[in-house]
Amino acid sequence: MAFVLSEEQLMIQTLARDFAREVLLPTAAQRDRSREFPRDNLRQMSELGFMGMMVPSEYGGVGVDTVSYALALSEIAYGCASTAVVMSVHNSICCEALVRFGSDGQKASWLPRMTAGECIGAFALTEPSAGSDPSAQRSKAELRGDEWVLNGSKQFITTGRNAGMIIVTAVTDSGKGHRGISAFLVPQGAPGLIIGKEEDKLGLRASDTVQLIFEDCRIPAGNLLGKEGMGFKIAMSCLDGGRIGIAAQSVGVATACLDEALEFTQSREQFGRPVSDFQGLRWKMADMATEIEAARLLCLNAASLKDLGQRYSMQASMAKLFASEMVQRVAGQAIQMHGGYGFCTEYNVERHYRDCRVFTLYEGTSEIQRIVISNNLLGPPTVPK
Ligand code: COS
Repeated sequence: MAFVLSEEQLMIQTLARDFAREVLLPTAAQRDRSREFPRDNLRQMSELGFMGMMVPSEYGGVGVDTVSYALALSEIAYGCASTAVVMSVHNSICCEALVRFGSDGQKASWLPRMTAGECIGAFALTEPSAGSDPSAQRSKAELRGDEWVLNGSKQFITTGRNAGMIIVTAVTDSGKGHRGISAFLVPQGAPGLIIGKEEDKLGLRASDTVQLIFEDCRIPAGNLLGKEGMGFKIAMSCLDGGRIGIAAQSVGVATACLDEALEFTQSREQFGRPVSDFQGLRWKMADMATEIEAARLLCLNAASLKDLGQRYSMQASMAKLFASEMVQRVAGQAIQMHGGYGFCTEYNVERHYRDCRVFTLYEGTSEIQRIVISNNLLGPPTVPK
């Protein structure tokens, strides 16, 4: 499938590429070491329109399509994967959930601040005992007077500490299974919201991942997102878009690995010639480039189906599954081609190898993507009576 990009899509890709390579890349290793949240970069990205990419202009967004967004996100991930995951959750899940399910008042109140980068979004679905099976979550929300009161805890929340607003799911009717889960807009600083342990992670170290604890956390009644009982569907449908985002991040990091490998192997000489002369490495390079191209097309295909308003859950899962597994292979090969240098922190491939490891885990593991894909092919498995 030939993928012809419009002038506008190419322009957005170039804008993101220039920013990622000139601003993000030179400081990414330092951020990885210091674990400093990329607040300043995110502010600059909002000025370029990257923090409200698919949000209509009336709310301060740039209202571009998902293809443009995926292209931009890949470029940002090329420069700094920690920054990219913040951009991804903010755009694909939080802004998207508000645009699709928010009331006019909620959109007017939150989106302009989110697109301006003043309020970064986080998404809290996972719990300590409910990861792949979010319908088993235990956090509860109860309407008391004109407030919702939330109790429970959430786990592995990207940007949980630095977000201005967190979309939180919680059980509002325990007798209804997934149809008893609702979604809420929880402002940072809401009374009873406690930022718990921050994870010390293998990669994406400049993006905070925290536990959130809700102890009689009170938010206004008007902060229910969508209708009561819609929380699971809101989460699942926004995760479809989120999975396109993870595919895009995978393509970006894999492309960075390939570029590093191309550069290193052409300058590294052994046996009297650049190691890029050896067919063993040349063919590996060819395979890496081919896999990246395949992942890129799967990602753009899912994005364009979404843009066309067609069903795209299966294609988003395919893109996420293939791209996130592809980048593991590509990053591993890039290290191999660097020899011992690839194992050292002076070389970017060492960071890429760590950063990409979570891609097969978050926003649905590879195993979950296979469930989504096979359920689309076969329907759900039969349950013995
Ligand atoms: N879009 C909209 N609605 C969806 C949907 C989607 N992509 N996928 C499922 N739903 C709806 C279904 O239509 C169904 O609704 P009704 O009962 O009203 O018809 C409901 O959600 C439940 O669907 P299903 O029975 O398929 O849900 P399961 O509990 O079996 O879960 C999986 C399906 C495993 C695919 C889902 O739980 C999942 O994606 N898990 C991984 C979660 C995840 O990615 N976690 C990471 C968190 S972010 S780091």
